[in-house]
Amino acid sequence: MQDLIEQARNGRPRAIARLITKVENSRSGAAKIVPALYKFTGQAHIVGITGAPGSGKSSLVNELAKALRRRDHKVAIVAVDPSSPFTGGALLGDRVRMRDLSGDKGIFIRSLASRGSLGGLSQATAAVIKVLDAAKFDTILVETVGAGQAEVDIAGAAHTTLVIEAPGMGDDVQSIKAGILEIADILVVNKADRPGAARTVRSLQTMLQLGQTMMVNHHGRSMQTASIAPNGSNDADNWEIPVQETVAIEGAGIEDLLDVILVHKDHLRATNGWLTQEKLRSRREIEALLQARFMERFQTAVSQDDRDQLITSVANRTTDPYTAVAEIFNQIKT
Ligand SMILES: Nc1nc2c(ncn2[C@@H]2O[C@H](COP(=O)(O)OP(=O)(O)OP(=O)(O)O)[C@@H](O)[C@H]2O)c(=O)[nH]1
Ligand SMILES: [Mg+2]
Repeated sequence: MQDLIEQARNGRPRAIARLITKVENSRSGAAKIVPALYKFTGQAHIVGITGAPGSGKSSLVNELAKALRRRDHKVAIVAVDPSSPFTGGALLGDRVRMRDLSGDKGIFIRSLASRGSLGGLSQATAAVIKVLDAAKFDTILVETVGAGQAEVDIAGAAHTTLVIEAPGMGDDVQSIKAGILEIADILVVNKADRPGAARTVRSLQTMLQLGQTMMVNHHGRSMQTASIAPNGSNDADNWEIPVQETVAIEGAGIEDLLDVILVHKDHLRATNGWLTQEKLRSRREIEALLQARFMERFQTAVSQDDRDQLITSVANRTTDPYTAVAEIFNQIKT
C-alpha cells in the first residue's frame, strides 16, 4: 500500500484510481488508506459546485478545468451523483469532458454514485478528495446536484462553494432556494445567453442585500446585523458574495469566474478562513465517523431480533425511546 501511495504521489493515474476504489468501496478500506496519506493532504483547493439539475454544472466544471489547465494547475474532478447509481448528469458530464480533456495527465476525472447507505456517499467523497489531495492536485472540483442534503454536504467539504443558477428556474427572491446564503461563497448565473438572465442576477443581488439586513448564518457561524461590515459584507471574514454571469457552452465568463474563485482562495489564506473551514470540516468528519462506528457497534452488539423487539416495545408503549436507548447503552458497554 505504501508503494501505491508513493506512485499516486508521483501522479500515476492507475495508482490514484486504485486508491480511490479502495477508499470508495468500504469504510475499512478508507480506515487503512486515509491514515497513511492524511499527512500529505491539506494542500489542494477544494471547490464545490452545486445547483439545480440542468443548470449547467457539468458544462461549467468542464470549462473551469480547461481554464485551470491553461494556468498550469493540476485539476481533479469529482462528480457526485446522489440520485442514481447508473444514469444521470454525472455520466453525461463525463462524456462531455472525455472529449475535451482526455489524454491530459494534469487532469483526473471520477464519478461517484450513491451507495444507498445514509451518509455513505459524503463519507466516500471526503475520502476520495483526500486521495486526490495527497496525489498533488492543485484544485479539486466537486460537482453535486443540489438535491436535499447533498449541497450542504459539499459546502462542508469545500473551501469555496459555487451555487449555480440559471434563468427561468425561479427568479423571485422568495422562490430562490432557502439556504443559498448559508453555503454560497460565489453565486453563478449560468446560461446568461438565455432571456431573463439579467433579472436572475438582480433577484440574487436583492436577496444578498436582504440577507445583510437579516440575521445570516454563513458556514455555520451565526452573526447579527451589528457585526456586518460597513462595506456590505455578509460574513464575519469580510467576504462579499459576488454574482458572476457565465455561458458555459460558449466558454464565456469563465476566466472571470476563475479569477474570483482564486481571489476567494487567497482571501481564505489571508484571513483565518482557511483554518476555520478545515476545523469545521474536521469536526463534521469526526462526528460522522463516530456516528457510523457507533451504529456498527450497535448492530453487532444487539441482534436484529432484539432491535426489532425494542422498536416494537417503543411503538406499543411498553417502553419509551429514552429507556430503550439506556438499555442499548448497557448492552454495548458489556
Ligand atoms: N443555452 C445554454 N445552455 C447551456 C449552458 N450551459 C449548459 N447548457 C446546457 O444545459 C444542459 C445541462 O447542462 P449540464 O452541464 O449537463 O447541467 P448539470 O447542471 O450538470 O446537469 P445535471 O448534472 O443533470 O444536474 C445541457 O444541454 C447543456 O448543453 C449555457 O451557458 N447556455
Ligand atoms: Mg452534471
